[in-house]
Amino acid sequence: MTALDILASDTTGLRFPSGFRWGTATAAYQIEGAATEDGRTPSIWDTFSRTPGKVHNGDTGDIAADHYHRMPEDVALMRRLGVTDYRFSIAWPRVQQNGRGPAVEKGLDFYRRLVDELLNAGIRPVATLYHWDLPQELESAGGWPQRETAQRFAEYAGIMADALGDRVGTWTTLNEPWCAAFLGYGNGVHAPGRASHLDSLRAAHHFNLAHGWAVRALREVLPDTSEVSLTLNLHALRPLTPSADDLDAVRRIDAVGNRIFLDPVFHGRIPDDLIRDTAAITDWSFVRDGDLAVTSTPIDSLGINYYSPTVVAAGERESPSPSPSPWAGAERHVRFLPAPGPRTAMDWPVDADGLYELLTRLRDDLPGVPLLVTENGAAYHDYTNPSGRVHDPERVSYLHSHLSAVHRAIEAGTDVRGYFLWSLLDNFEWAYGYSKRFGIVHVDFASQRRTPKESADWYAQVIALNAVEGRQEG
Ligand code: IFM
Repeated sequence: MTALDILASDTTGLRFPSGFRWGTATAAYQIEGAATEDGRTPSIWDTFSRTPGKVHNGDTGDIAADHYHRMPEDVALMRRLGVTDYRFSIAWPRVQQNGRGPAVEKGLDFYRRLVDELLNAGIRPVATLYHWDLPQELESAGGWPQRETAQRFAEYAGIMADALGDRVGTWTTLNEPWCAAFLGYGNGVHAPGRASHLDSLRAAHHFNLAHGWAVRALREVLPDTSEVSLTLNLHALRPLTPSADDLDAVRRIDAVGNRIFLDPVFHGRIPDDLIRDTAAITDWSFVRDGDLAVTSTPIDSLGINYYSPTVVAAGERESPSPSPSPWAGAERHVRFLPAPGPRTAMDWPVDADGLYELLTRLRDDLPGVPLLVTENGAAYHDYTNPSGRVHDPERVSYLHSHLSAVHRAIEAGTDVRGYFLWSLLDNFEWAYGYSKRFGIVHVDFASQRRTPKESADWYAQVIALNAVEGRQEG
């Protein structure tokens, strides 16, 4: 009996709603390579990764998984998986040189070919406009702490809607603006590597503004049936104890980690407690009249990226720390603690309940907003064994528990419409370079040979049956 037969005959299978979207996700800088081809100009990640000491092993995205040249092969892999949707990002500096002026036709052509290839394979394209690769020239002009960058982003959104709007049905403005604002400008572990709490808060506001302006620019061009969305990496927060002080630590991180985006986007306001917590850093006068009407321009769904929960307690973080705290206004009031249990190769705890908690919180806080899990997955120390297989049972177990959590959230009345596994391919994992493998397809970066891991076969079965086996494998 094959695993597929077992799943098919399993009466305890967790069946997903019909029409549930099963996808994989990637991002341009992490897989494309071709960093200087066809008119692409540098992004902040080109600059950052070429700066000694910033990225593990001096790795860069110059070649990455060479997806720019191997795109048809990668779409064929997805076709074999049976995914219904593919979430990819567009490299802004590939389609608009230095982030200004006319579109670069060769750059657009790459995405046109990708979309054609996907549609021919019966896979719906889901395009993300910003997955962290700001054109370097816009950073040199001040980057996201400057309002002008948000205006440039809206112009770029319009270019992409003109180019692909007739064939791409789902658009995401930003991916994880928390990381881009607070790791990029708050503690500097991501590009562009600046460490200023004021800049991180300004950047967060300008991301919200860029999102709102981009939604408006997209809507001007896209057919009414298009879906416009935003992806946030919301923090699933747990207090160490139920004490008032620890609960206040949760409140602070919720404000500067979650509500800093949720409130402007869904309620047209900046949280009062965030303004109070950050009063020593800024008076928020960079928020202009009318901005919050822009940030709260209605969208059709919210994307959630989830990997692990965050445990916090009252108190100061221990020093010395390897890098400054990204938590503007909270750094002297909150400690972060390791969650118990098994860990992935990122040293992130495996805890699917956090995903359930996040999804059901959003069910309650944002009634009527459909949700998509736009990223979820795990890095492990994978390798091809002598028989050419990649045996990754920990990843299967991780995916199993997290899909079960999604199913549980749906049963509890949460409107989750789809799940995008991070990631299709092993790729450039930002400051970790190529040392962390998140793919369900192994990439041998020397030869660029792709080998689907056992988790890929498992995911294909889940998709085929629209169901996950009811019990956890040992
Ligand atoms: O690889 C990243 C991705 O670019 C954004 N979300 C988290 C993933 C794993 O760290």
